[in-house]
Amino acid sequence: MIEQNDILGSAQTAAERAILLVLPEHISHLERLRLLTTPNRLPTVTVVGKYNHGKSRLLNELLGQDQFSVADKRETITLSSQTHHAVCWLDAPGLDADISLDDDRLALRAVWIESDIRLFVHTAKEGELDGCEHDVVKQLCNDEGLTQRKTLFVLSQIDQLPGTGELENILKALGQQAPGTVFHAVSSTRHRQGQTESKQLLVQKSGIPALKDLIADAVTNVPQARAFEAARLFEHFSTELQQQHALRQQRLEALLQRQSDQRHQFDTGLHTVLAKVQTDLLAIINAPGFGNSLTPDYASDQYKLTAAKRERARIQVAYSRACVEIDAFLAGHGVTGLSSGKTPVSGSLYTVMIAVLGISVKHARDLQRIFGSPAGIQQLHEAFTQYFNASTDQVTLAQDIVAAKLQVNVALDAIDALASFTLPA
Ligand SMILES: Nc1nc2c(ncn2[C@@H]2O[C@H](COP(=O)(O)OP(=O)(O)OP(=O)(O)O)[C@@H](O)[C@H]2O)c(=O)[nH]1
Ligand SMILES: [Mg+2]
Repeated sequence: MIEQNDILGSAQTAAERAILLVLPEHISHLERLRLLTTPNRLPTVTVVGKYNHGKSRLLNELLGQDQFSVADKRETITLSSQTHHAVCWLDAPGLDADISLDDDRLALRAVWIESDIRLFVHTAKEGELDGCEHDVVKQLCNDEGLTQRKTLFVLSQIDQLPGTGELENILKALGQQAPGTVFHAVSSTRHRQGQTESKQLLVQKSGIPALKDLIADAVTNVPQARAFEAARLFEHFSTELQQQHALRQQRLEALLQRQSDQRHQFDTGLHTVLAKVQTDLLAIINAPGFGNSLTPDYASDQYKLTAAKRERARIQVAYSRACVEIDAFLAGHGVTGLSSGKTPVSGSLYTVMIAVLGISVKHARDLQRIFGSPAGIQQLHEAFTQYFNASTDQVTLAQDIVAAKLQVNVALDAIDALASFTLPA
């Protein structure tokens, strides 16, 4: 599996890196765009086809020089290039996925990233295309329709056929197998022999001069095809990045909305619960016997149920009920414990209720101070809100929002980075 770091490592500029951070799976397209926007880059012609089909030898004949290694076995295993007449000629390994994945990777790189013109080479000896070749031909035709990158289809080694009738049969079969393609029949052997022996007719009959003319036409058209392909790729990246930005922005807005909704629900809910608790407690505070609770106990009252004791019990029960109501509300909003960093004396004391209201039994004066005035209720509201904001759910949500904002900014940076590419005219 390709790691994110490997992908980013292949970026050559900060702009490419910024784009790959958003669209790592588009690395090949980005490399192609880089080449298309590199000024003064020579038109590049490459070969594609199965091994031993005569690709390297064909390139040698086209160049008129034995630059590429030819052999009767799997020979080309790396990419090698030669500049000749202001064209870069790129020899590539054969496409045979079952033999070496690395060779295929190089072959695919030559075809899909490096080249402007592809020579698809199929040897006449094999007759029709096999399944793998057929797929490649379809992909190449499809690509030309989309990008204007030219592919020329070459039927090689025709001197190996017994006669012209056989050649016609194969060409017809190929035309049926891959509709829309025109295969150009060539023989590198005849071309070389014709040249060596100064036999012009043999040279002509080799099909190589006609193929050279087709390549020369395609080379002339490379600037226009490149401009078309670059504009298309640019548009592709632009659309993808805008989509990514929109998606990320939506995600951020959804998170912000969730945060705002949760804050609002907590705020209004807390307001309601505190108002109710206040009403309940004020009824106790304002009851006629309330003052009794302030009367101290005497030693002689130890086993007596005095009016003061009865009143204090009543206050305590009412206060406990209020605490239960507030606590239930807090639990419903994820405020279940103190945030980390505060060392509890004991687990049971590690609660928001105790942190805000304290552990002491409440006396009448305490209740009056805490619940008896708007300022006291406001203080409670603020204290509980602080613990709500510090609750695990809210902290996680806030972190998600920070991460989502970052993702939006990364997409915006990528959009800016794309604008730094200068498209060919
Ligand atoms: N008779 C004949 N043999 C040819 C012709 N072209 C290539 N060959 C032979 O076919 C064999 C393979 O040729 P290469 O050019 O090395 O084939 P390739 O497609 O580059 O092979 P890989 O590099 O392994 O992918 C060699 O022995 C060539 O001499 C041709 O037109 N006629
Ligand atoms: Mg080769």
